[in-house]
Amino acid sequence: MTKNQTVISSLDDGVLKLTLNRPDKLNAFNEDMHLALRRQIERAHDDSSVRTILLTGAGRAFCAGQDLGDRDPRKSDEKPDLGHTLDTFYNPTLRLIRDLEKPVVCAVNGVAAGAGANIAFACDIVFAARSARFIQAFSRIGLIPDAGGSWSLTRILGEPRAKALALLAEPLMAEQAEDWGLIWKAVEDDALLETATAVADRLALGPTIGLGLTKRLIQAAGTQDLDTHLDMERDCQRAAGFTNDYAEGVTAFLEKRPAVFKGE
Ligand code: T3D
Repeated sequence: MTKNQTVISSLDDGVLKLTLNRPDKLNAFNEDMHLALRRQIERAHDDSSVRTILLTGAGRAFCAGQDLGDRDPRKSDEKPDLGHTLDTFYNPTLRLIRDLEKPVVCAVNGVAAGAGANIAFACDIVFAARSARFIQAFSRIGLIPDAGGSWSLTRILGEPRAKALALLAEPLMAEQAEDWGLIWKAVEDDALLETATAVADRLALGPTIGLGLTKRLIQAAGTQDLDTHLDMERDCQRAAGFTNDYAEGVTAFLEKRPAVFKGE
């Protein structure tokens, strides 16, 4: 296990567990936590021994979004360029999560506000503790939903719900988020980590290349027409068919035994 100031990481049996670790600030993002998280996701891109990420938070929150202490207008006359901070910090992380061709499981252990909520929604399989709530806190401080929020909320929920969540900044409880299809499942608080870990462990034993191609296809489906998509499915299936894991999957089926996938 590697302990640094702001993100705790451990790699076990192919699962890279990342814990946002600024509990006294409800795991709000400062620059150090941004960079630490990004380094770990980049590592997952490069390191074939990482086959799944499990993202969670330390303490009673998942993540409260931007650390507003670092944006205190009383400390400077100059107004911050938030477009620059999105370009520098939030958007690269969002793209890394979406572009990573490995599953990212998220265990939302408590409140997820602002960019914290939208980073969770960018993950592939999201579990949330039943007591957790999601808040598009931006409008409370005069901002717009960032970290992909205005995109993902609208796509998943449609305009009426996306607008109400964003404009009113009211908390959305985990169970409602599940009912609305924003997350995979709300689970009992004390079962959250065990449940999410079991799923991450299972995915880490899966055919990693095929799972990554599946993620790529599903993400592309919302933005391209059927013809283009069928061509993409053909190309991805061709690539999947060339993997050792596919050969192993079919062999295991024919031999009536469980497949042993190596992510190759
Ligand atoms: O700036 C840019 O780069 C642009 C990008 C922006 C992305 C964003 O995410 S903008 C949105 C920023 N986040 C928020 O506006 C959320 C602020 N926090 C809250 O509204 C509430 O804390 C929560 C609803 C998340 C939780 O409420 P509650 O009552 O459970 O906890 P609390 O008492 O408010 O907070 C506990 C402590 O955490 C408290 O510190 P203290 O008093 O014990 O020393 C509080 O100040 C601190 N905390 C919570 N959120 C943040 C924070 N400190 C700094 N930044 C935070 N975002």
